Amino acid sequence: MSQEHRPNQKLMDEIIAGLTQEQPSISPKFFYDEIGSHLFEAITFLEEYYPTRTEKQIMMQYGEAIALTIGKSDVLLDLGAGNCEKGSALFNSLKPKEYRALDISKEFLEQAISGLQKEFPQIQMQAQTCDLQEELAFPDLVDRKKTFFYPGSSIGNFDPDAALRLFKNIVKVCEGDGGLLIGVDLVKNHEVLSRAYNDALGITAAFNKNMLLHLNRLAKTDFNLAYWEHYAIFNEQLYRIEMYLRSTHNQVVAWPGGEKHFDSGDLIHTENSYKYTQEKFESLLKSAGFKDVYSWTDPNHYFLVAYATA
Ligand code: AVJ
Repeated sequence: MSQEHRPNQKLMDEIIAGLTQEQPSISPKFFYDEIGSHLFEAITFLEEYYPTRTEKQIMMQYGEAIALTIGKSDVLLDLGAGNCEKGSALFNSLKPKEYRALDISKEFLEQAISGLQKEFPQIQMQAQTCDLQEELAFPDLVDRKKTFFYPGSSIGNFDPDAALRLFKNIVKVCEGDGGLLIGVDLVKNHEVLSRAYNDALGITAAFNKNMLLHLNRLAKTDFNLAYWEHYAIFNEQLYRIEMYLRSTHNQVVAWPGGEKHFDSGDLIHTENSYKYTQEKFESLLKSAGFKDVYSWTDPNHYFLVAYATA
């Protein structure tokens, strides 16, 4: 549940700093308030949004092969675990001794874990808050074989250099054992890509605009949703979907201690979602220091699941 009646100065400062830039931009982490998390879940059911279901198909079809490739692991570390649904789907095949669920906020995790713990009493479970923009360290897991799991093409929100930094960090933490199981969205027909972020029902538009309601609560801004529209486009040079909120009027947005004028057509950048070719993604993993990379994909080559050994 929201804790947003308690103002958080750090988040406020981050939001206002983003808004007052020459090119206004807000981190996609601000999509995920309670409504936003549900809207994202609704997105995953849309016909146009293929990544979630395609990843699931790959995991189902190649689950055994994937588990054999990974082998025994002591600890399963689930990055951005959320409701722990994807991570716990690996319990029967990977048989980890320990499950570490990581996400920005702990409250969602603890709920999910207490349910799972009853179903899998033999697995030791722990929730841990973690911001993937910062250095990862697991001093209590030294000398244990670690399997990191980062599904859903969440890596797409990172610029390639930030993705490389995260991968290097994971290699280091793995200490020459274990590895990373990761899902990533592949470059494909631009119409297919564009439709996935411009669904006919307007759920992605609602997901994007809902960020403004979240900002209004977090930073006491007075965004009027009637004056903003969803805009998503594939950047063919940078291989990424870019999402923006576009001002439909000349308007002023105010907050305690400041304001900003937006012309009609002005943009606030809300998300990048990078797409990779299989070759580029595998070479990114290798340049981070992973040794071997094994990959599985669907018949359309829409999505890739890769396991990289540390
Ligand atoms: C959760 C980052 C993988 O980039 O496809 C879905 C978020 N944004 N529709 C993605 C998202 C708009 C999603 N990720």
